[in-house]
Amino acid sequence: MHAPLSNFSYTAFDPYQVLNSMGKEKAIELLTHMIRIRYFETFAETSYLEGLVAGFFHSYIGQEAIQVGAVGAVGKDHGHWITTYRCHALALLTGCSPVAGFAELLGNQLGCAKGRGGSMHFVTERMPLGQGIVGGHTALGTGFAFKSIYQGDDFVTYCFLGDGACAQGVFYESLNMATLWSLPIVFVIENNVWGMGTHYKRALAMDPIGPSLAKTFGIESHLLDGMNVLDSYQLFKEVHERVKKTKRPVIIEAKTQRFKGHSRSDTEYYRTKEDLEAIRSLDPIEKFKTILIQNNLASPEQLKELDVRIKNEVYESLETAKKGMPCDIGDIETGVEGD
Ligand SMILES: Cc1ncc(C[n+]2csc(CCOP(=O)(O)OP(=O)(O)O)c2C)c(N)n1
Ligand SMILES: [Mg+2]
Repeated sequence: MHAPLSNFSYTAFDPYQVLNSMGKEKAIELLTHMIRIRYFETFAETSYLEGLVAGFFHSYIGQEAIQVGAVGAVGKDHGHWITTYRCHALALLTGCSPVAGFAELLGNQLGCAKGRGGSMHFVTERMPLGQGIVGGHTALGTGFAFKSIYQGDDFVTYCFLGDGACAQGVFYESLNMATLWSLPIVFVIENNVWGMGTHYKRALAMDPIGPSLAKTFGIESHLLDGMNVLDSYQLFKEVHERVKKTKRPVIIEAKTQRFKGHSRSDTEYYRTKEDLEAIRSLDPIEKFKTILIQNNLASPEQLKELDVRIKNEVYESLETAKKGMPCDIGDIETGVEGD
């Protein structure tokens, strides 16, 4: 069983206190985002299986609590948001509508990248393109954080990367530069246990990854239960305020699980049916719904209603996206700027 490990010391919070300070509206907003991402990925995968989506397809299902907590706490307009090819959720959270997301997958002009990027290259004003080179984008994130210092803005850069990316030299160089130059960046390692079919313990000489690296560079780090949206929200809120003042990098390692294969073409021979069942029992959405009910913030009926409403909205978005015109080859240079 590869569930999040319990023998590490997580940065955790009292759920009652977190809910109390965020209020009911914010709590429902976080749940709404998680459910929207879940249905987006679900319908997108169906479209992929129907042959409507070209290229690769990497689902974020299972990991929702991390980016929903982060963007929910920080606010999309207070950060630069950098991530990998597993980029649909962060795009939806930073300004891409479900219609523009589906259209991008379908390769049509309504897409967030005008249908020219596809699944791995969603883009928003706050998120400069999903990145396909494992680890390479940590240098890009470092550049964005440097820009904040150079231009004197108040942004913090959030750079999400996988456990697999932590074995890449460029991440070490990025950490070194970010620490040396005191850059306002939070590296968020989404440790979903696997880099394709390779267990992180077979690829990395350190565990926990984030705290070990942080010790080397003398910077702050946290282990986060990435299946708990309240912990995620509160941690990002506190870290954001600190980094704005200190301008020092921070590493957050979020222990999580992807419920789906690495990509749609993954045969998943490395996980058993029992592993998957155990992983699904950690569902961050179900966990959060239970907490909301226990704290009298919503009834089961209200949550069911919310679920159905979002499901219908997302389905309608897919239908709207399907009506878009195919990507136009004559449009290939639009939006590409240079001197
Ligand atoms: C530099 C580089 N090497 C190898 C690959 C092939 N590749 C694509 S995804 C992946 C695994 C990455 O795993 P991880 O960083 O844990 O992210 P996850 O897919 O789990 O989110 C690999 C090796 C690549 N895209 N780039
Ligand atoms: Mg991984």
